[in-house]
Amino acid sequence: MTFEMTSFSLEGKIALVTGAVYGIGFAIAESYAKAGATIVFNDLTQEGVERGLASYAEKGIKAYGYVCNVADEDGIQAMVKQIEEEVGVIDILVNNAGVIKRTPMIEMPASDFRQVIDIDLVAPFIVAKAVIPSMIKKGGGKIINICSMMSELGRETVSAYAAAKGGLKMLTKNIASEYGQYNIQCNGIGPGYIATPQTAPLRELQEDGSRHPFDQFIIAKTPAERWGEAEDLQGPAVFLASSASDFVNGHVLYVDGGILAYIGKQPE
Ligand code: NAP
Ligand code: GCO
Repeated sequence: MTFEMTSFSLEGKIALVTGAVYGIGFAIAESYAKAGATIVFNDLTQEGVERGLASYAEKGIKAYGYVCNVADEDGIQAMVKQIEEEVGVIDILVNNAGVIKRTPMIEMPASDFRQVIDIDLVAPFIVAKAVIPSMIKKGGGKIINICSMMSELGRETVSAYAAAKGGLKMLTKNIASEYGQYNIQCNGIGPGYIATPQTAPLRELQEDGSRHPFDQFIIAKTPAERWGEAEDLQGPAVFLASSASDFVNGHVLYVDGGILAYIGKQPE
């Protein structure tokens, strides 16, 4: 297909972004709306959905919100059916909803490990499984899984999260392999360290007003010498949701300011 700038347009598309009341999901959904898509999102609670609808309305976006736990397969199947009846067939799925527990592995109850795996890995499987049949009938679709630096690297206290995000990278490749024949492209976005509520504990100022040691660590590990903003993910997310990426499949696009390429700032 000959490239035109309209190749980045999402006009006429319906995008489901899970867990998109705020943070990375909200930023991605906002960029999709700017590109012309109709926005659908979910949250665990009605209060969260209302908060999200208000936030989208403040941006001039008429979004559709649904209460659903992404780890609840029956609930997701029912929600997708309801979306198809009320809004239309989902063209773009962003598996964004996620949690993290930061606990040394030998102190982490298996139940906590399983909960992180359920939400960060099993849920993207559940939601993709729910939307793919209609994508096939419609002639194609886009699935974008929000991976992580921990899809490639480990660090202390995040064993469950790294296992989930590593698995999510391989689930991304497998969906691409199994459904590419139906014109479905499944790719990942691997954000670096992004300033959202999820990483707020890692950026808290110390009692003496100094930056959190982890904050300083990330600055030293990032060539861009800054934390990412959720808005840094918007362009890559639009690219992967648009026809401009129709021959990109099974790829994880790291949007990390260069962390994965960099050994870290050398001593002065
Ligand atoms: P966040 O600020 O913690 O937001 C996570 C969102 O997911 C919240 O809206 C939350 O809803 C929702 N959620 C959690 N569990 C859910 C469930 N079971 N069902 C439905 N919604 C659920 O996270 P974020 O920083 O925006 O991160 C979004 C995604 O990017 C996550 O997958 C995260 O792992 C990934 N990521 C983040 C970073 C980063 O540095 N921030 C980097 C790489 C990857 P509630 O508010 O109702 O709990
Ligand atoms: C952590 C952070 C990271 C980021 C992100 C990095 O505790 O190390 O929360 O996991 O959220 O996943 O890409």
